[in-house]
Formats: sequence, C-alpha cells, structure tokens
Amino acid sequence: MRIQANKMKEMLQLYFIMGTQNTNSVPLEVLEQAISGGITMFQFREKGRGSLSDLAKEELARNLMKLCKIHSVPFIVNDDVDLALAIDANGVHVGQDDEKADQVRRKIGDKILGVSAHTMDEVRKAIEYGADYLGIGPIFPTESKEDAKPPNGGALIKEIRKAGISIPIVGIGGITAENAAAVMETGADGISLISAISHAKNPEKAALDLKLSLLSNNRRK
Ligand code: TZP
Ligand code: MG
Repeated sequence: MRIQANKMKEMLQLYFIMGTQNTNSVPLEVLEQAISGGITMFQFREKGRGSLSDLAKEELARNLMKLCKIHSVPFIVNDDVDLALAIDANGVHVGQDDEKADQVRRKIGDKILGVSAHTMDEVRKAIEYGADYLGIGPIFPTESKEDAKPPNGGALIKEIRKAGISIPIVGIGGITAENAAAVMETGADGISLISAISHAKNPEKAALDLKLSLLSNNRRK
C-alpha cells in the first residue's frame, strides 16, 4: 500500500539530507546527533565533490540506514534507484534530470517516491507519475547544490496551494531555524535541509532548534 498523505506530511516535518561531502565530521555521528535532535526523515545524498561511489557508497548507506531503522526514521536514497532497491530503503528521491518518476514508480512499487519540481508543469507531471511528496526549492540561496536554480520555491509552493493541490510538500534550500517559520507559512508541510545540521558545531542542538521553530509556528496557526 502506498503511504498515506497525512503520514507522509508528518514524516516531512524535519527532513535532514546528507552525504559525506556535506560534513567534515563522521557522517554516522552527525546522523546520530540529528536523530537525537528530532529529525523525522533522512535522505542519503552522496553526490558531488568528495562523495563516495560503488561499494564504499553502499556500505555507508547500509550503516546510516541501520541507524535510522533503530530509531524508526524513514531512510530515503537520492537518485540511486538500484541502491535503494538493493538495500531495501524506505524510498527514493529524484530530480528532473534523473530517471523519470513514472519509471522509478514502476521499479520501486509502493516505496516512498519524492520528486523535485520547479514549475507548475513539473508539479502536475510528478503527481501524475506517482510522487508521494514534492521537494520544492530553492526557497533561499544555497551553497550545498552547485547547479541550484535561483531561489523561487516559496512562490511556487504558494501557487501550488492556491491551485488547490494538496500533495505533501517539503521546502528546500538555505533553510535555517530563523527562516523555517516563513517556509511553513507558504503552505509547506515541512522543511528539508543539509548545511543547517551537517555543518553545525552541534548537530543535535541544530536539529532541536529547527524543531522548536516548527513548534512555535504550529502554535501561531
Ligand atoms: N536542492 C535544492 S537546494 C538543495 C538541494 C539538494 C540544497 C539544500 O542544502 P542547504 O544546505 O540546506 O541549503
Ligand atoms: Mg537528483
């Protein structure tokens, strides 16, 4: 059975994304602290300068996933459908330049499918192709993605909601505890981020602060 939208929205609240290239510390330790701080989902995104490949990548994925399993944190693999299937991850996230979402959906069955979208056209296609959630961004400028588009994600989330589309949405790009509430106010169900946790001196505290900023947003609603 495909994941239900309300359950998906819960998982998206504080969605941490990381690969070896995003930290100078030990990835397993950073993830452990992020989990202590209250992240609700994790994406393994091993990509770009300094990233691992092949067996080393798979081994790290397995170790990070084991940690997630112990703490009941869903584990999503970026791009690499074969890896997600090989290790039986909870799902896959693909961008517009990756394998097409309908093809990924056929391969992964009922696992979670996340799709990045930057236009209303891409949003509608992703939904038609079977996305369980959309990643929309960048909301703010980011240094974690070299080929990132100009920030406009906030406007797109508002447009999606204005069109009456209720699919689970997570915002991405330059999100911090200071601006998280503004992202939620556009109509997002959660925030996803790399550096706010992976580059933090204290990743546990960083995750906690993000969590608190979401809670204070809920109180205002
Ligand atoms: N896609 C759009 S922005 C981004 C990705 C993967 C990077 C987000 O990283 P950060 O450090 O939270 O800005
Ligand atoms: Mg991708």
